[in-house]
Amino acid sequence: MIDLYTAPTPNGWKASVTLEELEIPYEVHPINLLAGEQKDPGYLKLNPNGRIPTIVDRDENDFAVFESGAILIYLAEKAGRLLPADRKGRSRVIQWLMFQMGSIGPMMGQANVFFRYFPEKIQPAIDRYQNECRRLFEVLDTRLGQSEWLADDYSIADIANWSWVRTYKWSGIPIDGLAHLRRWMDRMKERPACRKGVEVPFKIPALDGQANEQAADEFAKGAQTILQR
Ligand SMILES: N[C@@H](CCC(=O)N[C@@H](CS)C(=O)NCC(=O)O)C(=O)O
Repeated sequence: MIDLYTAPTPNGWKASVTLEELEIPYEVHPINLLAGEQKDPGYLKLNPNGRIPTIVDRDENDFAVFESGAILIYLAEKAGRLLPADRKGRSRVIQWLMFQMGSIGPMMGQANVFFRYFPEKIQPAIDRYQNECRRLFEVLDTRLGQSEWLADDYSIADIANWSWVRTYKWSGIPIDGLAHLRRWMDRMKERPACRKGVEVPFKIPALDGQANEQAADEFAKGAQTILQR
């Protein structure tokens, strides 16, 4: 049994989708980011960075893992799926996982900050992050034109990248002309584990690109309070 400390955001979904795919039993502990629960001293003992997600493996003496990329590797290795054991296959998955951890996540995160959350509209900063995200999406599109999945088979690399890319509307990044990316996103969306995992701990229409203007504004205001901490 795994304890999952999470909130409805892309980094949280990476863990819940992986748990769903691997059919590992887990208990969800929602962390209220607006209330600052991620900075509670008790939580910081599990996650020194004060962010979500975190897992605790009850079967391994309550072993705690923070950093979503490390969580995905831990879970895949525990189950023996979604990450090949051979050195090259494993490396291919980890390369695309690191691409998400080092590029897609941070750049989309900054695009959100400047496009949605900052009270001042600093157009050069908005352009910089949105253009960089579009460039990164083109890298994914090129890869997906050569291969059905990012590595050889469906893996934690697809889960990690998709959990972020699916929120492209919220970040204001166009995906027109990226036919391979769109095909891959459609395939991902069809997977029951992906559908279920992105509703943990609950559905969030703004990030899903389904919120009306007022709901989007409210969500952005909430995110602003987190930035001010
Ligand atoms: N590198 C970390 C990033 C985690 C992260 O930034 N989580 C965000 C939600 S997506 C968070 O907890 N934000 C709360 C805060 O900034 O206080 C990971 O991949 O786990």
